[in-house]
Amino acid sequence: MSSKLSEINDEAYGIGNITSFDEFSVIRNSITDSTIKIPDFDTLIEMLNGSYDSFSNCDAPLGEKLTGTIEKKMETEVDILTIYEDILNEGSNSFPKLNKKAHISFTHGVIAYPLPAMFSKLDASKTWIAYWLMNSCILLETELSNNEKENASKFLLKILNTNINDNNDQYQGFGGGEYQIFHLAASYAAILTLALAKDQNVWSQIDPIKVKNSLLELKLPNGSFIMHKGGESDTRAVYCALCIAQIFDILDDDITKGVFDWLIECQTYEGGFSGEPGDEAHGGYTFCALAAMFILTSPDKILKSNLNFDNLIKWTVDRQYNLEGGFSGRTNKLVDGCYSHWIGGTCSLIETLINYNSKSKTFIPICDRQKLQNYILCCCQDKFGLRDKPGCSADFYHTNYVLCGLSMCQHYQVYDDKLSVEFAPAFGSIPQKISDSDIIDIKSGNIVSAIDSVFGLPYGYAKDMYSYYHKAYSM
Ligand code: FPP
Ligand code: K
Ligand code: ZN
Repeated sequence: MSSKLSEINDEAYGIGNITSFDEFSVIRNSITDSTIKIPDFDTLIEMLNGSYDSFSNCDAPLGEKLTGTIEKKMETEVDILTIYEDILNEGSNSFPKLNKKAHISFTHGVIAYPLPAMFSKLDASKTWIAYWLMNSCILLETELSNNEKENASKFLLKILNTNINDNNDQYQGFGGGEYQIFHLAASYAAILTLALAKDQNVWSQIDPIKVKNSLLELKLPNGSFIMHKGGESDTRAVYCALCIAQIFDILDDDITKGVFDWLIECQTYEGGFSGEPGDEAHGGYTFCALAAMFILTSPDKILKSNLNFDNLIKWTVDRQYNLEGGFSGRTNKLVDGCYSHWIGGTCSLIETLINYNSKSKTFIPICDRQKLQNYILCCCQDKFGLRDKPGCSADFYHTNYVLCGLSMCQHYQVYDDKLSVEFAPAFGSIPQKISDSDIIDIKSGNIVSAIDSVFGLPYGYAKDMYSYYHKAYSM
């Protein structure tokens, strides 16, 4: 492990260093694939009970002297230190590999079935479940079967809302499930799922003009978007709206007016972005804000804007904890595997900007990929699927975003202005595999597919769907 990276981290976090931790990153080992029997559906569902029956295993109770959060954070550090020390004591053979077979059996194992009653509380998240599971399958380098793709497409067409107003304007978009109103987050997940299913016959049943009508109904005079009629406006809504507009090739002034300046107002004194002006900086909202900027404009314009880039870098690198190796979502809060994407994706976009501006051809990382990969492999793997942290059970959301984060560890993005001009600024980044073992050690069994950091899809999928609509509607 390069000492440079450890130095940056030690300085940035101001947390005492464990001497054994650095040894940890030089452990180079492969564990041969264990032959895991693909569990039947009932076994998977029983296992999922831990995640969806109660969320209480991750709640922080209030202690007597400390806040519940601080207590919980200290307990988490001890748990994770114990895991790392056990691995170090047992020697390099015990270093966990990505248990691909197990995670593949989790994603493919659930995808094709109707979900049982305990999932009723996720009824408004069905498009999300489809996206998380299908995205994970591809990140894990497996193909989706025709059956899986058809099921997803059929379901999405069933829940696609088409409405007409008194002026005969037509609207199209998705709610979270059947009989649910148009919702930006549900629609974002639905459209990413359609990008993954890659069925042009299905794509042809959605009309970009009608989607644009739906988006504009949610646009506020201040430039931002609300999630749904009567709903909240935040950087998530903006990000979802812009992703949708980009993919359907309807990103014009009507959609983009005032958005960039509104996003700038969401940058806080800490450097990260909040959901709306005046709130607390958070990893989820920060990713949404920066990725939205990558859809709105090119890196040179982002760098020349009113964005406080130095503060953003400082806040973002502060999210990585020296002991845990993983990221937190906000100051003083707990490490969580899903921030491997929300913060990891932010790191990747920041690096794209830094490297775009740098005269040097060598890639300059801003996070410690080895430590993040260690956290993911040692702490985020459940028996099947991936999780927030030790003590939590795997769920669909964490499985996807931990894998997105692992992909970020293994790649960096190079921005090509030619692609930006030919297609759109959002499609300017090309992922490169990291082969420099000073940055990260990648065993072949741990490799996941390259990610498109802007859309949260494997590379190429968003651009393919965009190109389809661009061709179909530009004649
Ligand atoms: C805090 O939860 C989390 C939030 C308030 C929202 C985070 C936003 C995202 C993850 C982005 C979603 C993106 C899209 C595209 C819809 P918490 O208090 O349980 O977690 P924490 O302690 O880690 O902050
Ligand atoms: K959390
Ligand atoms: Zn999480």
